[in-house]
Amino acid sequence: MKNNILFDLVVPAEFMNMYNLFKLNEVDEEIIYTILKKTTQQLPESFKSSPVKVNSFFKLVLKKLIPIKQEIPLGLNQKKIMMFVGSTGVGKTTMIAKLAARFAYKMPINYKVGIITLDVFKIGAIEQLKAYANVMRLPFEVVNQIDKLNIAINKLEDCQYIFIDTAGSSQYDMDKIELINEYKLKLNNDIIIEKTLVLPANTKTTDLEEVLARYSLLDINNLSFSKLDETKSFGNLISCTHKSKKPISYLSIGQNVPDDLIVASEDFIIDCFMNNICPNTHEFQL
Ligand SMILES: Nc1nc2c(ncn2[C@@H]2O[C@H](COP(=O)(O)OP(=O)(O)O)[C@@H](O)[C@H]2O)c(=O)[nH]1
Ligand SMILES: [Mg+2]
Repeated sequence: MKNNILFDLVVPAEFMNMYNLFKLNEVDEEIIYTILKKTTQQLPESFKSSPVKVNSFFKLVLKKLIPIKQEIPLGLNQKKIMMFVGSTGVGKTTMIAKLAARFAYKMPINYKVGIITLDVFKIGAIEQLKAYANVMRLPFEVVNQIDKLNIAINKLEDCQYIFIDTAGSSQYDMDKIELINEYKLKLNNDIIIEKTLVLPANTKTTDLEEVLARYSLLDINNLSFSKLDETKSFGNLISCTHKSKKPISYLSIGQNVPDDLIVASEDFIIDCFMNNICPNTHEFQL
C-alpha cells in the first residue's frame, strides 16, 4: 500500500514544481500525499494560478510540519543539564564543543559551563573533548562508570549549563543504548537531564527512523541534526520530526568549532529544502 500511495494522486500542473521539490528532498511519500491532497482541496482557486502564492502556501504547510524547540537562555539562578546521545560518529562531541562555546562565550551573558563525558569506549574520545574544554577553560569530568554520573554532576554544581557526552553505539546494540539509562540509578529525582538525539542529516529516512525507534527507550526530549552540509535533500529531517513529534533544537552545518552551529528554526530548514542545499551564509549563524 505504502509504495502505491501516490498512484491515486493526480498532481495539478500548478503544483508540479513543488511536487518535484518534495521528491528531490526525498520526503516520505505519505507526507507528500497528505500535503498535496490538503493543498488541492484548501488552496483557493484564485491562488492556484500564482506560482508565488502556491510557493508561500507550501512554505506555510511545511512550517506547520516542523516542530522546533525554542532556545530559552537560562535566568540567573537556573540550571540545565543536557545529554547528547546517538550513533558513533554522528557529531555528538563536536556539537557539545560548539554549544559549550556558545553558552560560555557567545551569548549576551557568559554562563558557567561544564562538560562531562561518559564516553570511555572510543579511542581518543576523552582527549578530543578534554582538548576543547582546556581551550575554552571549562571544567571537564570523565565518568568511567555510568552510575557515578551523580558524583560528576555534584562536582560541577557551580555550572549553569552542563553538557554530557555519551558513547555512540549502533542502533542494533540495544544493550549499550539501555546502559545509558543506568545514569538514573543514583541520581536525585529532582535532577532533570534533557536528552537530545543527534541524527545525521546525510542519512536516509528509513535508517533514521530505525535509530529513532531504538533510542526511544531513553525518553528522548528533542532532536538535533548534524552534517546538513553533506546532503542536498532535507525531507528526512521533516519526516523524522513530523513522525516522532520531537522538536528540533540545534543544527550542525560543518566541522568548524564553534562556528558551524545553527539554533534550529523553521525558516532555516525551509531555506535548505527550497534550495536543495544548506545555505553557505552567515545570515542564520550564531
Ligand atoms: N561535515 C560535517 N562534519 C561533521 C559535522 N559534525 C561533526 N562532523 C565530523 O564528524 C566526525 C565525528 O564527529 P564526532 O563529534 O567525534 O562524533 P561522535 O562520535 O558522535 O562524538 C568528525 O570528523 C567531525 O568533525 C557536521 O555538521 N558536518
Ligand atoms: Mg564522541
